[in-house]
Amino acid sequence: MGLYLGLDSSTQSLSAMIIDTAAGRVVLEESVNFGKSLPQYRSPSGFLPNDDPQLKHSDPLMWVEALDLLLGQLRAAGTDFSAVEGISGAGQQHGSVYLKQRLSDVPAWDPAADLVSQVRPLLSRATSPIWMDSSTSQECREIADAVGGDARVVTLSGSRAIERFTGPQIRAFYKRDPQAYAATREIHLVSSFMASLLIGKSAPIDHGDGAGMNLLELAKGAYSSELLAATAPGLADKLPPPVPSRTRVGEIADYFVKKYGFRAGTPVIAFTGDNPSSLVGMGATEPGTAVVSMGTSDTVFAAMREPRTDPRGFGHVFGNPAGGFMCLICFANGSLAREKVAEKAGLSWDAFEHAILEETEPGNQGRLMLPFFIPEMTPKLLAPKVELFGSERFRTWQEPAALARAIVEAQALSMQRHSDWIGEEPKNIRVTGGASKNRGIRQVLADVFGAEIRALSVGNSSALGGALRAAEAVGKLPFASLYETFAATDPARSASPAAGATARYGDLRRQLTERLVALGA
Ligand code: ADP
Ligand code: XUL
Repeated sequence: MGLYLGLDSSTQSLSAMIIDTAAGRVVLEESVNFGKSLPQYRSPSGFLPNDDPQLKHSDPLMWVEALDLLLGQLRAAGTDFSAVEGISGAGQQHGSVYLKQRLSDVPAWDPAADLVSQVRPLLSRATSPIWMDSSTSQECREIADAVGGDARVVTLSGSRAIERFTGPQIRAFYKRDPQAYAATREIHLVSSFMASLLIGKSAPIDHGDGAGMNLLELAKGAYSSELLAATAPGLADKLPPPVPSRTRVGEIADYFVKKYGFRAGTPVIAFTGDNPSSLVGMGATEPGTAVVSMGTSDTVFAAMREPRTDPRGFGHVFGNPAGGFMCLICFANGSLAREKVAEKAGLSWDAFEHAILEETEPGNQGRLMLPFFIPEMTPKLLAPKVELFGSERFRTWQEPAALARAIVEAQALSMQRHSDWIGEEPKNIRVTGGASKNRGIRQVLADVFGAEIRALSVGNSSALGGALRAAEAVGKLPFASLYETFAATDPARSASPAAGATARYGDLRRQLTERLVALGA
C-alpha cells in the first residue's frame, strides 16, 4: 500500500500528514491548534504568557493531549491507521521535557486511560522552556568560559552558546532548581519526546535536532564531554543517545494499536527538528536551494556542501537528515511580528497582501522599520526594539500600507544580511510556512534577494518531511524519487524579481545594516 504518517509538533499546533507513495499523493492533512482546541492550557499562541518577555515556556502535557486529540479526531473521521507502514515526524527545536523516570522504565501506556494522565506524574519540571526563551545569557557565558571561549563552543557544536539552545536551558534549570534537576532522570527534546510517546519507550535524539543543543560534537555525532561538563553535573546519564536521523527507534506502542487501530509492529523512525524535517519536505537536502520558512519563527536554511560557521555568531550548523549538514538562521520576529503590524495597521491578510502589491512599491519610498516586537536572536536583542524611519507621518503609524511593506522588507533585508556567510547567494528559494501563502510577502522576497521564489503544492513541509523520512527509511524509497512526486512546486505560487526592483534596495539595505550594526549585530 505504501502509506506513511508524518507528525509535526510545532509551536502553535500538532499536525499530521499521511502520504500514499504507491498512488503518489497526500491522503490526509489534519491539525490541532493548541490555542483553539486546548484552551485549558491557557496558551493562545502555544506558550504560557509571562510578564518577563525573556521567559517562554509551554506545558508539555498540552503536546501529549494534542496527540490523543488529533489521532482521536482522525479515527472518528474514518482514518484507517492499520495501513500505515511507517511513522516519523518533527518537533519545534531546542525545547526540552524533564522526566523523573526514563520512559523505557515506566509501565506500558494503558489504553484504558488517556496519555496525559499517565505522563503527568512523570514530569520533574511542570513546564518546558521553548525556542522563544531568551533568559539564559548568563548560562551561555558560563558554558563558553568553561570550555575556553565562544570559538571553542562553535568548533565543537556548530553554534555559539545560544540562549534558546537546550544545553544553556538545562544549565539554567540546574542552577535555579538544583533539587528538581537532581530528581530528573531523563531530558528529551520535543522531537524525541513525541517519538517516545509513540513507542512507549525512551527514543534517541537524532543528529538533526541534537545539533541544536550546544551539547553534540558535530564532527563525531556524539555528545561532547567538554560541553556536558560545562553544562550541568551528571548530564550524560540523563540524555537519550544521539543517533543518525534514519534510525528506526522502535515500534508503535500497544496503546496506539488498541486505541486507534495501528498495526502492531509499525516502525517509528527517529523524529527530528521541524527545520531539518522541512529541509526534507521541501526537497532541499542537496545544496543549491535555500528555504525560507515563515511559521511562528522565520528561518532561512539550506543543505551545506561543507560545514561553515557564522563569524557573527547568529547562524547555526545542524545535521541534514539525509546525511551531512545544513545551515540555519532563525528570526524570532516572524509571523508574530507581522501579526502585530497587521493588527496595528488594521489590515486583514488579504489587505496586507494588497497593500504590498498594489499600494506601495519596492523600496517603500525610503520608509523602513526596525521590526523587533519581541526579543530577537538574529541580531541578539534581549528587549523589543521597534522604530519607524523615513517620513513624519509614517513615524506615527498613520500609513497602514507602508507599514505592511516596511516590516516585510526589513525582515527580508535582515534575512539576506544574516545569511551572507553561507557562501552562496541563493538563486532558487523555496518558501514554506503559514506566511508563505501571502503573495505580497513572496514578491518582496523575490525583489530583495533577486531570486526566483517557489512554493510547494503541499502545505506543511515539516509534516511532509516526517512522512518522506518514514518512506525512505522503512519503504527504502530514495529521496530523489519521492521529491519528484511530493516536493513538486506550484507555478501559481511562484514569484520572480520585478524589473529593476532588486537595485532599489541599495539604500534601504545600507540604512538597515547601519542600524543593525549600531545594535551590535
Ligand atoms: P507553526 O508551524 O510555527 O505553528 P505555521 O507555519 O502554521 O506556524 O504559520 C502560522 C502563521 O502563519 C500564523 O501565525 C500567521 O501569522 C501566519 N499566516 C497565516 N496566513 C497568512 C497570510 N495569508 N499572510 C501572512 N501570514 C499568514
Ligand atoms: C530554530 C528555531 C525555530 C523553532 C521553531 O533554531 O528555534 O525555528 O524550531 O519551531
